[in-house]
Amino acid sequence: MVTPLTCRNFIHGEWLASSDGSCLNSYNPANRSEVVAVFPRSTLADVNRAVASAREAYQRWRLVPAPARAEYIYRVGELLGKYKEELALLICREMGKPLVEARGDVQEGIDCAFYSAGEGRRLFGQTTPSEMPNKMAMTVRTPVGVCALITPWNFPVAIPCWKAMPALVCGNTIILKPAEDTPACATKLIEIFAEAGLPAGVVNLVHGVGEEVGQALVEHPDVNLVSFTGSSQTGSVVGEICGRMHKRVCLEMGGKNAQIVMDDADLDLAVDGAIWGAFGTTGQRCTATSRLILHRDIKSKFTQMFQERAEQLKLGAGDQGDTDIGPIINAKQLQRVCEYIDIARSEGAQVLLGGEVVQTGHLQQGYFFPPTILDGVTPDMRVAREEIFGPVVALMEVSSFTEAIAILNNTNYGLSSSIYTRDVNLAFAAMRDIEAGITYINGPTIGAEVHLPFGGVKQTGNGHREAGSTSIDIFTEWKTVYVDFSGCLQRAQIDNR
Ligand code: UN1
Repeated sequence: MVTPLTCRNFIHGEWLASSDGSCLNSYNPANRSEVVAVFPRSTLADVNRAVASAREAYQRWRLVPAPARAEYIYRVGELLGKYKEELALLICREMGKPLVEARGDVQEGIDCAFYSAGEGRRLFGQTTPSEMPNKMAMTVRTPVGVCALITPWNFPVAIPCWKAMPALVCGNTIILKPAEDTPACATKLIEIFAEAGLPAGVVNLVHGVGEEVGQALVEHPDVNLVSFTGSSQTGSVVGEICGRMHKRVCLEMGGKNAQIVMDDADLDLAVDGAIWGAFGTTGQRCTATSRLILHRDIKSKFTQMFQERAEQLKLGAGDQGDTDIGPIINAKQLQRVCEYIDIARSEGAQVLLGGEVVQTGHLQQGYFFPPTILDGVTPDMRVAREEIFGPVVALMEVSSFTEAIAILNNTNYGLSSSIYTRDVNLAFAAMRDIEAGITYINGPTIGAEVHLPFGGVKQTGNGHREAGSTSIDIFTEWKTVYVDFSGCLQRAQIDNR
């Protein structure tokens, strides 16, 4: 039995227990009796301390030149490379994903470091003529202030990096509140930020329960910006509070992503994409494929090929070399997946594969659920509309491209999407007509790269795009500056008429 790690909060450059000493545990989802870490159940006093620390540090950090701020982030990127394997193994244990995917999670953080750090030498604004003589006009980006970053467990390194790195390069200070399921991953990540030498108070970490610490951060009057990734339900609460308090808020929430397979598609390729999109990360990605919209002429062939491949996927702990599918994160999520299978059955869908919790051998020690294929799903069913966040995919039959697009769009979400076709005209029509933040042509719905905008339309988000050049739009305010060097009062709209 491995000794549990002890995690602490990181406030003003110091590693601290919660103010009242209370703690929570995180567990290995592949082996529920193994405690991975003991971490602080932080209090309002801890939140206040972290916000005060970030507020104080902000006054200095905002004045550090952006290229110098970026140097720290380059260093974080290098250190993430150095600790990549250690972090990946920790992700396997605490979050459960297979080692290759855990390495990808860290790699996404590294990519984000180098990409965001590059922004330190850009952060471009505009210059433009004034309508008056001897006067110029320009725009500059200024930081927003203290940012609370509330992050999920499914990408315990990549997502905090997407948020923290551009926020810091832009001159903000941050408080990370990581998911309760993955505190050790967050702690190791913040240790790396600390090792990179960021000044005290610029990066803070407060562990704890969402309804306690998360909510206190969102409601804190000295927090200027909240960036949240998680469930739509929690996102609504965050959005409501921020709306009331006039705070900047960036929400990245659910998805009900679909892959269309047309009758002219390369079926082997489409099956490869569907297996990875639906069952990669045990379906626990907000970009996961949860609907396969299949042209009726290829449906039975595709389904047979897809089912045969899905049957071969091997369940196991993330750190076992041959694992394709790791566990579900916790008992509550497992329960939710089971409930959706009951709902699917009661709505008349057929379970072609999977559908029952795995209770055999050593797998019964963890939260394992097999790849599950639901057939005969129609657009009105709940399993066609609601996010499940597990290894469950719904098959839906269509007769035309137009019908496929209509069904793909028939959801409240709009994160990722995909179409497999060899017809260039259909591919371009799909790029135009699909309602989603991300569309893949002949590729699965998962696998976004950090230098491109990430986010969705409709109830997936609130209009922001993380990653890419758009991430700096989240973390900066525009300031418009007029410089009048005429030496006299010039009245716009009046004196030049
Ligand atoms: C998420 O599931 O919240 O595009 C993020 C992807 C990954 C990121 C997923 N690069 O699937």
